[in-house]
Amino acid sequence: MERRKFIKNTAIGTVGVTFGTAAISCNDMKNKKENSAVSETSEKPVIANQKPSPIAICTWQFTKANEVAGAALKAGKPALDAAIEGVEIEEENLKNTTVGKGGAPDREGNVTLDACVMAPDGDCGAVLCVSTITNVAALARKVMEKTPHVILAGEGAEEFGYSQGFKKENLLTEESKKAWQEWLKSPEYKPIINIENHDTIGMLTLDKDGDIAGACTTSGLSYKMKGRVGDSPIIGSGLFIDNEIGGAVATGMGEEVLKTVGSFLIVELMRNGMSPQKACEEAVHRIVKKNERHKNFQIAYIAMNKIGETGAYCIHEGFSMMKYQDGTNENVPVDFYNKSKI
Ligand code: SD4
Repeated sequence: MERRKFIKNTAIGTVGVTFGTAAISCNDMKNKKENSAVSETSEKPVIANQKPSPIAICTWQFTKANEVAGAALKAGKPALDAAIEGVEIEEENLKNTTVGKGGAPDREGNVTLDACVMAPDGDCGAVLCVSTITNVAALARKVMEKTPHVILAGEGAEEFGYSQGFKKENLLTEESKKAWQEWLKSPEYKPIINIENHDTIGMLTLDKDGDIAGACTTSGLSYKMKGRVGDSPIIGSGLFIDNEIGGAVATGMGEEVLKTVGSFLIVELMRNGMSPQKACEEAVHRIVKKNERHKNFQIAYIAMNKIGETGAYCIHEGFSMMKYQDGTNENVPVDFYNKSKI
């Protein structure tokens, strides 16, 4: 099927609610002492003179993954270690059919995983179309740390992984195989919005030193075309961090996130003074304003800035995020664009 038609016939999970956030102006930030910022949109200006306590946020209701990341931060671990420890919970969760081992395969029965990580110093790594290794976020980190490259794909990524001690595995579980065989009986490529409770896990972490890192890992769209790669492993689309400003991560219909370089956009909007909440809203609006296609797919963003303010927004009702801070790990409802029932 030709690409545009393919995307038109496609939809993905959904959801939404707003939480209050305050904007941080980067100009203000520069003018203040380090770690001091003025919140412009809160009712009363808030002066943050101290580093926020560690925070972990992640897409969807991945309670345990976020809890593990939060506990790692609480124990004093650096932001990137915590993010990878957190997302690994879902990569290894065989019941999760959208991340890691047990993920839904492509149309030909191959499970292929995509992931990327970004560190506070601006370095990053990614792997695409990995079909034999479960912990692809950790593998992406190895690409970042041990190679002169940012991205490795397919067999090259796998061979590099084995050389780094990653185990070769069959990622297709019996359950995912059965579901795929069922799908093959009438193989229409038409995911339904909100049909899945679990999706790509994107995580942002802020550690005790105030440094921000992130990880994003997925098996991509169920029953995608062979070789298809979405936004999740693409730096700037699925994930972007600028440790002076904050970070953002995406979930949902990757093709649309790629077209608007969504996570980079959100960080740049925050750089220009928007709160994480407003920046996520603007990034969603950029997509929905263009055409009517958004009725058929879900996209959700979460974001966090340097003073620990968080935000999230999505197209359709049904998405939520997890937030850990000060020993509390809670599910936060997320506001959504499409208030009309479609
Ligand atoms: C992708 N963005 O491969 C991923 C899929 C996803 O929630 O996030 N699903 O396009």
